[in-house]
Amino acid sequence: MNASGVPMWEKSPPDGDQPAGSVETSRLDNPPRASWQNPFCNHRPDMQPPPLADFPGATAHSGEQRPASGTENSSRSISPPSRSNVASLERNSGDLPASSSSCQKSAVSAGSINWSRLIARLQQAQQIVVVTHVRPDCDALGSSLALANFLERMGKQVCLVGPFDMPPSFRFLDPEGRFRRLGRDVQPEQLEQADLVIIVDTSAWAQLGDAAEWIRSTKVPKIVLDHHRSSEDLGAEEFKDPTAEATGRLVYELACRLGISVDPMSAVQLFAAVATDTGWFRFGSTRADTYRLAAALTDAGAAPDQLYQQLYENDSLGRLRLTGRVLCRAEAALGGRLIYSWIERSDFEATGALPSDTEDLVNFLMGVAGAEVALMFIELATGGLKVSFRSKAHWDCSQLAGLFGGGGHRQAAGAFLTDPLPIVRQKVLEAVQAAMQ
Ligand SMILES: [Mn+2]
Repeated sequence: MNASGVPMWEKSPPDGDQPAGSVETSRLDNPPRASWQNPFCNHRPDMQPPPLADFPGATAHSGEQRPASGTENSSRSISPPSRSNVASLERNSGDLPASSSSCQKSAVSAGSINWSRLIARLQQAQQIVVVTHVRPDCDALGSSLALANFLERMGKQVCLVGPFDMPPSFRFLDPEGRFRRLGRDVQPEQLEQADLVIIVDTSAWAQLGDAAEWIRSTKVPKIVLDHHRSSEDLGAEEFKDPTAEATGRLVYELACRLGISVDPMSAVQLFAAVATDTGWFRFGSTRADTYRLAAALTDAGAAPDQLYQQLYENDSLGRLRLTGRVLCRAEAALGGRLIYSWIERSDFEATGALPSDTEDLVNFLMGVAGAEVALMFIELATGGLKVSFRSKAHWDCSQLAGLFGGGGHRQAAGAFLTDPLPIVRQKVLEAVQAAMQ
């Protein structure tokens, strides 16, 4: 129950943002209200959403189309479908709907997900737990939040569980404060009432933090929605597409296949997901489709300029000083093909930086000419070390991180180790240099 005694799933459906002509509009935007009265997942009572116009990164208009001149109505500007099999279309069958407001077929790419199976799993469920990974990034948060919104518009009750405290810099993505921490905001036994768990943007036990124990022991069926190459058996049915540049793409494509229009807030969340997982459209995972997806999300209400400012021009002085330390410490090996640096626990107090301020610092190291692999060793406040791997040549970071029980993508991966910094640094440097000889 929240402060007004209203269960979380009784909150108003999203404002109508559907254009006329969307067949499923009334059903999707007016989900049947649950008659069931037990609390499934409590809504945090002390957070009020700001008005939409105040959301950084969202354009103020409430419809799908940007009113700006020169921008065509998105429902009329759909390019011919790039897939050959979109001719026979059936709503909710996993195929793309014939027309779907903010869904742009040209932005959707053929992947490896069995969409009709995924949609069937979602349709069978009524109460759904959505959980994502520790040290959440914009893809984890944006994908989970947009997915929760779309599920609610299908008439589902959703509980968002995060094994983390929301980093302050990402709170704008979750203005309603929807993420619950298991054991504090919501109890495991409350979640046992769910009939589906969706694990978003990870396939690794270590990434599930303090939610792992419940996920290991629960009787609730589980599915994974993810794009990471490496994967562990989470006891879940996997819906994975390693060719997707972000889980955000998969959530967008799901909405398209469900005939759900993307509202402006979801567009912001998904744009943030895709833009950050591609290093703002720089990484090798970026392809022509990525820009089409970004365009579709921009049409749906995301404002890239505001989002960029919010994400990359919003640093604290502490982060700036921490960056300075990291850059000063940088060392080269293998004649400059390998660059590395590190963060010590004492750096946080000395600079005033927060643990979340270490995000992406490893990418600076890749700016050195001739660098093929970059490593960052980060002493965690909670004990242990995180090692971040980046590459821009043919080296596979997920394989390098895999040597130490970690994983991720070809160009970006990570691992957690428990030995002291000097030992981990030597061990990892030796192994990576041996692999790069
Ligand atoms: Mn991701």
